[in-house]
Amino acid sequence: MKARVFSGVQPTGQLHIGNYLGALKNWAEIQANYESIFCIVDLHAVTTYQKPEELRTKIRETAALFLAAGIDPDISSIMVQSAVSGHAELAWLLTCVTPLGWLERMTQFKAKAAAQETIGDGILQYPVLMAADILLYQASIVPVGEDQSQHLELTRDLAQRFNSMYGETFVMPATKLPAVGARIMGLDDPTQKMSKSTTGAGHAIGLLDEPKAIQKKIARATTDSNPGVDVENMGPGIANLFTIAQACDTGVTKERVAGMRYGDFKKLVADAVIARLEPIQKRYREVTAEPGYLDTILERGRQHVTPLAEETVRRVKQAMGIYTR
Ligand code: ATP
Ligand code: LTN
Repeated sequence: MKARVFSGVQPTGQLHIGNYLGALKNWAEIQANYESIFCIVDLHAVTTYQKPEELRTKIRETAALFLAAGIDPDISSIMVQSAVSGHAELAWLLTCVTPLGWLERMTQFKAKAAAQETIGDGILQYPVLMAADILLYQASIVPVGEDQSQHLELTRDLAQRFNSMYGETFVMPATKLPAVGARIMGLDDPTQKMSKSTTGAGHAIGLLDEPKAIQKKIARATTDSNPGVDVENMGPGIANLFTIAQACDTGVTKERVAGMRYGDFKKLVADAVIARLEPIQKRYREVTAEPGYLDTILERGRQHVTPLAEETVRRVKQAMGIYTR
């Protein structure tokens, strides 16, 4: 039997090249070797307020981008989290074995709590729901960007804790980061992670951005004021652009960019990004033009994974002594 892979993206904001290079690209590359489940995590999205109409649209847009990025629905399942009730159900059961201190220590929680006056309980519970997503399918590999590493550690800690309290139940999931592009930084501020929830025209490159917009954003990206690329000592802005170009096109090497003037270097980076995104944008237009196609794919995904989820929930309930029919 093939090992199982699980990963997810929140249907919020504009998916950007950080999401692609950190996660989706890796998913497409490894899917043939595993039994893969790729999930649109709408229950995570509502931990912060989402306009209902927008959320409905974003769920479909995210599914279309999974397909556009090369997820093959004939070998992988694409599904929406809320369509399988086991996610929420297992999250509650795991909540009951989670020490509060573990959640309060999460850097994402601390950052979000610091940024808001009142903080929803969903933000605190976020990593438990994420652990439930993964453990529900007994996934052994979770391909994500580097920002999710701490949540994955918590997932393993929770699995271990549950297993020692109630007996061997969960498979221990490993984090799989991409070799290049695990943490793409903002173009406007290369000390901050590129993020969907950060606004500002020059921050992120959207997967559906037009070539002209991509050129403009990269041309304006923050760098130091050196005259050319010093490959042995790149500042954070140049290093980020180099990583982006390298992750888009393996032909971009240090030797090739050494000494390049920043204007020429930025053009090379923009060309690499535009060439990488072109087939994705074309495929996006195709999959969204076909009426009913996305619904068929999401329904197929739901049907495929539901029995797997039900089996885990049944085993967990049984282990805990909860009523099962
Ligand atoms: P938000 O700002 O709403 O948290 P996000 O941009 O972090 O959004 P998510 O939906 O949280 O996006 O992440 C989806 C996937 O993309 C995850 O695997 C995450 O690790 C990865 N990812 C997100 N941002 C980056 C980035 N800047 N570099 C590499 N990978 C990233
Ligand atoms: N928290 C993740 C999204 C996510 C996820 C998951 C990723 C929710 N459930 C399970 C991997 C496995 C994020 O990227 N912000």
